[in-house]
Amino acid sequence: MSSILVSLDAGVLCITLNRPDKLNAFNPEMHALVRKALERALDEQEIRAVLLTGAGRGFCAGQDLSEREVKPGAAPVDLSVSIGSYYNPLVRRLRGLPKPIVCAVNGVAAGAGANIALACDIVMAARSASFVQAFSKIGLIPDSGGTYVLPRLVGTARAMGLALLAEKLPAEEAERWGLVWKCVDDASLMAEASGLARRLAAGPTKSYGLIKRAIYESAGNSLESQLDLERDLQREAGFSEDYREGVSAFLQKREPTYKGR
Ligand code: T3D
Repeated sequence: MSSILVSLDAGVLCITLNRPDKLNAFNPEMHALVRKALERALDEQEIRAVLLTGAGRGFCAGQDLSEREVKPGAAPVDLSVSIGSYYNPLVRRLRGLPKPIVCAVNGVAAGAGANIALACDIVMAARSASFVQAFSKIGLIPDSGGTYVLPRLVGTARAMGLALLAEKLPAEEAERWGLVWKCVDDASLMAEASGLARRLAAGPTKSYGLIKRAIYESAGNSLESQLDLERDLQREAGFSEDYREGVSAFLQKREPTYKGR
């Protein structure tokens, strides 16, 4: 059984984490396959959006802990190797992909699994799903960008509570806190998330990629430099075929047909 499932339909590359007996925890094979799928999403022009989800009752439980020989008394493990080789490149790939990524959180998202979900562009969660910064329960700190996105999304007080207490945050609360875009009924999660991904796949892909850059880069920018960045990115957007199509469609009072160029 492959540890991920990949399918392409209507411009959407759907990646399903597929180790359900381990709540889709990551091992090196899964990392390698996700990496390959995201490289494909970058390279193939036909792919205009990505949908990430999990098989079974969980979304992803982070690192597969059964791969770690870290009993008391055993030799210490240098986790910077795993973070530097796997988790950081994954988060950079998700954030840097110039195409929108919808994450359908179908169940518990724990440890790096929670922060990988939060690294996606639009996070939709099933009502029964939850988010757990499980790290401190095993003596670690939030990784995969958790210490960066959490305070920015929910403020320092809530980020600190989530990280120190490692309690499950139910999806409805995550929506109220502004951690995720939307919480929906379990039965409609996949229909809603894939509908959204298909809608994005039919949109002006170039502009979506530039929007990702502008929003994500804003966190480290002053207003002055963000205004400059907007000017430069708008210049690029204005050169796109989809911009010309968008304006023509508006003036002709018809729906635009975007080609993603
Ligand atoms: O090491 C490095 O490379 C550094 C990077 C670290 C990144 C990280 O992600 S560190 C954090 C790792 N993840 C966790 O600490 C979460 C561990 N899991 C849990 O706390 C709980 O399983 C959940 C809160 C996610 C869900 O709880 P629950 O009660 O719904 O399910 P469960 O019964 O605990 O788990 C179901 C099965 O999945 C179970 O297996 P079994 O007993 O049925 O054979 C459980 O062992 C397995 N499982 C869950 N999480 C993991 C896992 N197996 C391996 N690794 C896991 N992370």
